Amino acid sequence: MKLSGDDIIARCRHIARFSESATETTRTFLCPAMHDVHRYLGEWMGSLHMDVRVDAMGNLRGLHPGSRGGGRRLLIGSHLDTVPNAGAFDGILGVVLGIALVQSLEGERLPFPIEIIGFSEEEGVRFGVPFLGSRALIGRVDDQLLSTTDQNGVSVYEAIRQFGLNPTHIGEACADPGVLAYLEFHIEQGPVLEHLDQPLAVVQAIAGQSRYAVNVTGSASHAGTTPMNLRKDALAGMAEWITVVEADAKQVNGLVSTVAAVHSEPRAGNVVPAQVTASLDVRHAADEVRRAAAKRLLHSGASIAERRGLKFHAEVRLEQATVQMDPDLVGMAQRALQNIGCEGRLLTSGAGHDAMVIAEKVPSVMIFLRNPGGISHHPDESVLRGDVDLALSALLNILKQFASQVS
Ligand code: HGY
Ligand code: MN
Ligand code: MN
Repeated sequence: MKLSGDDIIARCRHIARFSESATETTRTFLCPAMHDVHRYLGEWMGSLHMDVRVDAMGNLRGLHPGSRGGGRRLLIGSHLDTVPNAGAFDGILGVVLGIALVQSLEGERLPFPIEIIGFSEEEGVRFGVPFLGSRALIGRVDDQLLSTTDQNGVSVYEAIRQFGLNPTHIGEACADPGVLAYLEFHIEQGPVLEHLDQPLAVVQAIAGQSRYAVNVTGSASHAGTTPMNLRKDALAGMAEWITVVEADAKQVNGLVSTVAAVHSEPRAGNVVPAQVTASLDVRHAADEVRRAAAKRLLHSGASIAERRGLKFHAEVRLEQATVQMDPDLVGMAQRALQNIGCEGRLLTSGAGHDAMVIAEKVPSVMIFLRNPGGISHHPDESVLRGDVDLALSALLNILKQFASQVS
């Protein structure tokens, strides 16, 4: 039977309890709590007679066969991981909606198989590199990525093994050639739909992003005896650079630049900081604007460091161009929204999504759900039950459009 918006929200909130933390929702790449998520969603998909597996990158995958045996499949999914102290809907809602869609078919088989995918890692929290799950689907995992280490020195390769999977089988995670399409339903993570008083919108493009791991090195010295003009204070240097990053972004329309995850050593109040690490995240819908901004910011970091007698080092963690969604699928999604009484508005996404990676090889489109207050990456993240109901109806309508195309 067709799940209601309330049922879907309840399932997302239930899954939010699967966490690395007893008090918050935090699920990073292949943390132990991901076994609970796989078990819960795997049992649900199993009850719908779907073939369920976890691939070598830790993506959870459920297949609802088509009426003709094999054939080009429709992929529906999103990510299972979260940022630290997350809400209950970012990522997981797109997976739960996909399974709810299969449940609403009540065993009916369409002229194409449907594969539901819960990507193992989209946020990039554990290794600083995002999209590990979806990259495996399009064959973009290389040895350099597998050897990237987390803060404890554990590599992606080792993390996969520790989770009980075999990283030598990563190649098998690749999606079959000739996938029909990839659909991702996701909360907007911003205030636009609420402002437009629209429950849903179609994503026509996803803004590109550049991510760096930044390192400022000075030298530790006694906080009480070292005169201000003789210090090599790495944290003061980082702080000056952070204000430059913010001021730079405020000058350019549509540019967002963020320094976060600042970590200073030694962690003692009476020692001048010697070593500071941080992340830099630069985004803009126009790639040339984003790249020019990133270049400016790295240059300003180096000159601030030079003036202060510090060292500034930045390593790229992601260079992701802006991605247009497939125009035919955008049209199909707009028709689906109009067929269920929505306006079918088009939005550009400032947030990154697995769809921007999958789109490299598979025609892809996203549908956003209204996000009350635009609150996301925060425990107060929410969705409205009526909007979730509509999202499921839109998904069913897209399925019908595909079924009439394929048959
Ligand atoms: O950071 C992002 O854009 C997304 O939430 N992973
Ligand atoms: Mn997110
Ligand atoms: Mn997300």
